[in-house]
This record gives sequence, C-alpha cells and structure tokens, in this order.
Amino acid sequence: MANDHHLPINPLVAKLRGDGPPAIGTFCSIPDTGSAEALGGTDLDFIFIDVEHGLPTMDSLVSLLPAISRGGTPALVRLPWNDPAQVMRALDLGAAGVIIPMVSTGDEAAAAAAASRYPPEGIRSFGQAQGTRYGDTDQTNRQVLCIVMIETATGLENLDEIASTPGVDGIFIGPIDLMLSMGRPIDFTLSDPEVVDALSAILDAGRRHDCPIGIPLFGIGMASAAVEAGYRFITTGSDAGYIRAGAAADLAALHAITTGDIA
Ligand code: 3PY
Ligand code: MG
Repeated sequence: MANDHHLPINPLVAKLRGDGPPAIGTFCSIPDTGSAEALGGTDLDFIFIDVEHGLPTMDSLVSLLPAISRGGTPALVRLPWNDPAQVMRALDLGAAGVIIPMVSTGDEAAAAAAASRYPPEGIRSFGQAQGTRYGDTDQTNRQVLCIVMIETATGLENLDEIASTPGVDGIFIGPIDLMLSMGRPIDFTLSDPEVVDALSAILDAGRRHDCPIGIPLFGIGMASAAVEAGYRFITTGSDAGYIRAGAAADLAALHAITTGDIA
C-alpha cells in the first residue's frame, strides 16, 4: 500500500553532495514537541536529534519527528549505537536519515548502510507507514541518508574503507570521542596538532572517495575555518544552549541596568 503523502525529495541529499555552502544543522537535545517545532520552523538545513547523548529517547521520536517536519526541516537522528533495529525504527518513524556513532570498520559502516536501505541494496524491512515515503522503495533508498561517525582511533585507521563503503552518504566526525580514543586531552578548540592532522586526513579521504564530511562546531568562532576546510555539513548549537544563551544575555543586560553599571 502506498503512503498517500509522499515527500518529493529530501533536500539534504543534494546539499551534502553539492558544491554550495555546507548544510547547517542544530542539535535537538530536549524531547519537547514545542521546542522541536520551533527549531524545525527556522531556515536550518537539518535538525540533529541526539538520541545518543541528548534527552530524547527512541520513544521521543514518535512526537519529535512530526513536530520538526511541520516546519519542513529534515531531521537526522543520531542513534545510541550501530543497531539495525534502531536504524529501521528511526527511519520508519520519519527520520530523513540516521547518524551512527562509533563506526570503526568498513564492515560496521556496511551494516549501517544495509539497515538503512530496502532490498536489493540492503536489508531494511518494509512497513506500510513509511515504506514508500518518497514514492517507492527505490526512491526511498536514494532519499534517506546513512551517515556514520568516525570518532575512534580504529575508525581513523580504517578511514578509506569506511569512506568508500557503498551506501554511506557522509561521515560526521566526533572530535571529542576521537581525542579520547587517541589518548589526547579533551580540547574543544580542536587545535591539538595530532587532532588537526586527524581531521585533515578525514577530509582528504572524503575528497578521495567523494564522501561528504561533517563536524560539530563548538562555538561559532570555528565556523569560517570549518567552511574553508571544506566540510559539507556542520552543526552549531543546541536547543538547550540557545535557551541558556538567550536567558543569560537578557539577564546580563538587566543586571547591568539594575546595578546602574551601563555606559
Ligand atoms: C564527539 O565529539 O564525540 C561527538 O560525538 C560530537 O557530537
Ligand atoms: Mg561522540
């Protein structure tokens, strides 16, 4: 049975592959439909629902995904692990793609890609609610994104086999887990020379294998370097961070006024 509200395309697919500006996304780390709908109503290119480290759980997706898509913004779901059941569930609930943490080998990347695609390319099971979300199963296979994370020293060693795995649509770097795995101290400025080398190696592999590379920004000050480096998708901020920052900015202004400490 066909789904009667087919989506034409997932705009992120062309964005990742194109040569225009990188796609920009924000973390959804609060499982609330109101805040998710507010994020989805912006001009962001995607929302990154963080089921690995944020408050949303797999159960939250049933309400978060429709809330975000009301604004027309594609939502990618970062799953807690490379588990085919979770991949299929997130896609069935309406995710435009999945982000799989801690992928360290080509085989692990291939497993994630297979879970994201219906036969003959993969092993995704057909469900009537979303099975033909983008028209038919072939078209849906082309429209959902399977993005794997490189964030382990082993993943770095196996960079080429991961970046060249058929069905992998992009690599999102997890710089902090990568540092930990490389035995380096956590440094949110990403200026540790060993980490700088690792990031360039990933970008080079992306160019070699025509695989878009993405990275989270830990502060908007990192944005121009990231754009210049050639990242195809970047994340900035989070719902929780924007609430904190907005409240703090107003509070600071009001404190300045109430204490008379203004120019
Ligand atoms: C990391 O830095 O490890 C991440 O997963 C960022 O999202
Ligand atoms: Mg990580």
